[in-house]
Amino acid sequence: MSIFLDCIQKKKINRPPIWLMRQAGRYLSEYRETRKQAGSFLDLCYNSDLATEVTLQPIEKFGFDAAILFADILLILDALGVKVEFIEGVGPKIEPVRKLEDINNLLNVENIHEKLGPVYKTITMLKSSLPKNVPLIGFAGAPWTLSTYLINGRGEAGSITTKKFLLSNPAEFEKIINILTEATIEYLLMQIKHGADVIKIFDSWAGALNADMVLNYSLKPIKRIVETIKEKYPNIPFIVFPRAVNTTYSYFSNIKEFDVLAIDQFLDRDWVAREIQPKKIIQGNLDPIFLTLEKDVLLMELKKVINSFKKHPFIFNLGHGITPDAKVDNVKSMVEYIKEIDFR
Ligand code: 1CP
Repeated sequence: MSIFLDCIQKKKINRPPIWLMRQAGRYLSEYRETRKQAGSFLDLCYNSDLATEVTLQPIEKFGFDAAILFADILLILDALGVKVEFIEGVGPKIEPVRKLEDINNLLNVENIHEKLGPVYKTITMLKSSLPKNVPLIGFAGAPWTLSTYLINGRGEAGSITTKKFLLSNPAEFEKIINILTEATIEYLLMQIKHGADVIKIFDSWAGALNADMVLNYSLKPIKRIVETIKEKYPNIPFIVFPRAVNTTYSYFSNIKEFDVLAIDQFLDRDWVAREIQPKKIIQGNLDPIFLTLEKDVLLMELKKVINSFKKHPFIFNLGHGITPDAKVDNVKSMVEYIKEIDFR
């Protein structure tokens, strides 16, 4: 019924399923229009009618094989009681939480569902409006990535501030990671209860960690989240995206509860085909820059991705989110190309 779920469940498929990270976003004029109507970015995330509308836009326009809930990984910080804003043209801005006192007083896991109610409602609405062969991906940020925003107040290349914090304040950091892990479990359980078919965990800043830290602060909390949720929902597939962790991807491929590993554009594809694909279904890894270039340049790269990964089933996607300057015609051509593949 769904080529995306068939692929994850290792059933036979004749072409790779395709969807794109940030497929609803600023490269689409329809999105920019709805976004204007909503007011701020947070208003859009918490408006179930409009969030449903923007989730459906890329499905209707391109025919992707999966939809991803329109929301943001930072909503959970807002729901925990932290001040979160999205500044136009700049990005997220969070009031940093670093002191034990603030951690204890501010972060309140019990109350998150009240604020996140509209997100659950969006999921319910999407489940009744999506075509039956298009599953819905729910998602959350991984505790490490969420902690970088919580501790530093914004995204920071190399996450230096948060790394220094974790090394200098281990008790506070541990407390923060535990709270974020607990909150994420609660949040994802509710997403599944409302109808999310697959869950993706984004650890976008995992590449800032050294290899030991990747295991302790990226892999370990993600594993705890997935294991805990699978005790209740053993059949919900998880896509895990530890971005830019280099060869430590191997450790993620050894975790049996992770169903799919999302692969960034920095990895050597031959290494992935050799070391990761025999153990895990992968998703990725076209460099998003190719969607901003000429169609023939894009198609050349696209063929490289397919040729590298085609010996095993894989989900076609980008190595990171689509950028606002991506060309809509390129996305169309890419989906058409993928849908015409026939491995038989
Ligand atoms: O002005 C706008 O309209 C805001 C642009 C935008 C969009 C479209 C932001 C701000 N978030 C989103 C939606 C979003 N974010 C989705 C929706 C579903 C889809 O993919 O279509 C998802 C899954 C996310 C996840 C997200 N938010 C991540 C993880 C994935 C990644 O890109 O690494 C991260 C790190 C964020 C934080 C965030 N939100 C928005 C921005 C610009 C950022 C990154 C800022 C930074 O670099 O620190």
